[in-house]
Amino acid sequence: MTYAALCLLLLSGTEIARLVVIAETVVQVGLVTDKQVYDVGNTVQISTNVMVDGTPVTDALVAVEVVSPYNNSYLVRTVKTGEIPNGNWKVQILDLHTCDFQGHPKMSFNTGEVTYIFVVVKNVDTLLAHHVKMALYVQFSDDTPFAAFYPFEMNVEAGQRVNNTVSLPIPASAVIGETQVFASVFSDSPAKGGAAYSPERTVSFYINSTTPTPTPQPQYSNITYRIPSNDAKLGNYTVFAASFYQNTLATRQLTFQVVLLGDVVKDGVVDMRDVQAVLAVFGSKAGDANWNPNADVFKDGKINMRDVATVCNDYGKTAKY
Ligand SMILES: [Ca+2]
Repeated sequence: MTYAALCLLLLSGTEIARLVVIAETVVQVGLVTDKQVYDVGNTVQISTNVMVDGTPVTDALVAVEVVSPYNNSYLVRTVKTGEIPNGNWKVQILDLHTCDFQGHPKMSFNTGEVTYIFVVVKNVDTLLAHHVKMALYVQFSDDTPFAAFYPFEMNVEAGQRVNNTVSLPIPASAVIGETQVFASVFSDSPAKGGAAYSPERTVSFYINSTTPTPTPQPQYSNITYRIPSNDAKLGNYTVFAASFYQNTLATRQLTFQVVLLGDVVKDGVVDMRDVQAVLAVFGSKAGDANWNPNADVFKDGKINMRDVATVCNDYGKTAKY
């Protein structure tokens, strides 16, 4: 008889219920962003952790996906909560590099060209097949998202190796400089509760030039990116996080909002019309006959230089409603 079973025999009914609750290990994923509302051009910081019975662990992987207001994948990454010593992963990314259409390694591309991303995924499990959904996320040198997508999803047999070449056309509007690729292997997309099999793999390629270079990503637990100053989709973004730890799947989600603060005249561009709209009601306060809440871009119930400054700070930015 096990020790636990012996204890159960000695306890009354209510105490048994209590014991069961205590014995269950609780694995939770923590997920926060540094703000709830972001202005276009702001940097977004997403922070995660994994806790077992309330204590953070440093050897977990967290799969993270940001879904845009269009309901598309916008960012897909795998973060570590600390340095993980053991590389005993069931599914691994063995290779990730950029190449030309013939498969020759190539790191520099011009706008209008097509980057080919070559990825090798292997199921190193000797017994079981695993369902693998591979994600690629590409971030420009100015830290704005370029593309996030799932090139393949399949059952990979024990020991099977899958080679994949993915084409990524570089638009004329691409940001020049060092561009980062992040590859992840999941059991499903994080938005559907899929967890990472192994740490992400990264590689850089260059659009037109080797500079500028992106801001280095935080080593552990955090993800940063910048909301583009032009044509960002405004609205609610949902962040999904999933971690499979100690045989338990833990998930979490949150929502943040992206706005174009200085767009008083709501036409998707911050220009002189917005400055004039603020100046037209300068000095007014909430409750006044001429009160225009849209002009109160610095939300404090009065229209003053702070509102003018906020509009000027966003001057020239554009976005999509
Ligand atoms: Ca406007």
